[in-house]
Amino acid sequence: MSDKLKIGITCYPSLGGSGVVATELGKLLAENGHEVHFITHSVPFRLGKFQKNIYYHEVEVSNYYVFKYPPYDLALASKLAQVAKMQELDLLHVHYAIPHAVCAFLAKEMVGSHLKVVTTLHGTDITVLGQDESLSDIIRLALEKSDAVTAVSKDLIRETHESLKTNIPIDLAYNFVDKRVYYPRDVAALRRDFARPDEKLLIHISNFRPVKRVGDVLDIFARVNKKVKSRLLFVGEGPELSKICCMVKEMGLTERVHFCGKQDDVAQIISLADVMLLPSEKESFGLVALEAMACGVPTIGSNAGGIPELITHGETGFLAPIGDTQQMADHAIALLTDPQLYESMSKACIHRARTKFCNELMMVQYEQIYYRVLGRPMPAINYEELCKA
Ligand code: GMT
Repeated sequence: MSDKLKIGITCYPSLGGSGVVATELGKLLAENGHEVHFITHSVPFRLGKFQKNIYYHEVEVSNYYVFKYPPYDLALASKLAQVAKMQELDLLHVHYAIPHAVCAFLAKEMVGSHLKVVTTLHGTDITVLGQDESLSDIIRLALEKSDAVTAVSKDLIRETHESLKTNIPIDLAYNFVDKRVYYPRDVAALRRDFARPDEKLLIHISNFRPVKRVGDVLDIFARVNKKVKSRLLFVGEGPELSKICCMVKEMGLTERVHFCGKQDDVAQIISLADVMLLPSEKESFGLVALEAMACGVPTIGSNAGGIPELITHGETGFLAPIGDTQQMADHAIALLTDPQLYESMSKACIHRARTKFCNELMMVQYEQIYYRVLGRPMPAINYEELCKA
């Protein structure tokens, strides 16, 4: 019998860090010989080129006229069960509790208890939706019915236990980056299109939701720019974008701030920058700060949620209390005006990302969870080979 697994993965395919982590994990598992079936409403945006061992199953929702709201959750549950039976899946790994963990529970009820369910919590599924009384009971049920629950930081584990008033065991599985994609790119020529040689480049990448405090990004930048000639790149789109555009005009910073919109080649664009700004109100992990770290770009941000588990203050970036834009700006100025400090911090960033949050290490961690819930022995691995910087 093969020791490789048949895994169904469900995530939000078209946006957000949870979809990125789920898709990248699926690609790695497929590379490692597992059969991976993505079961989502559209093709995950990071899936990329056709790859061996990867399959895609589309969830189609009935739009029958009696429905005021087309029942996506039921369609997903049925599709999960159908694919699990047809493909003889060993397990479903669902990312983001709502509705995915609930749908996986329903699918398991339809298929039988041999189908195992692993749920990964990503952040706002607990820190926002878990606080909503209309959802908290069903989230708790779905987690209790999962065969394993993982979360992307210790802080998220703590918050899940606290806010859902549960003591279910939760495995820690940090976000990760693929070392083959995230490394400092040679972008000297491209950088000349965005900043002059004597200018520094700051960057913020997000979905422009209120939790990201994009107004703080602008405030930090304005303070930095008064002392260090610099420019700011905004990457991404979302509800706060138009407000931020107006603020940029009002502050007379139009010439200094560049809105890039959504971009695919994140490693390339991050490599242009000197500093990443992430002053979020909530951030269970902060995948974008890890992506920057792997490219040698230190992050300056808030000490919210799981960010301090990723960024060691003073070693791989600087953290300040949420909303303290003056402190964040002071850190940025200190870093950008001290080439020696910058050099050593940038090197420390690359080392930490490649050794602590690398693709191989995280894939093995998930594999261990899979074999554990299936009650099967984990194939031997050469740990020394893993995560060589
Ligand atoms: O940051 C977002 O708003 C998107 C969100 C998501 O669900 O995709 O990101 C969450 O999951 C990421 C991947 O695990 C984490 O790196 C982000 O920190 C987390 N966002 C929040 O907690 C706000």
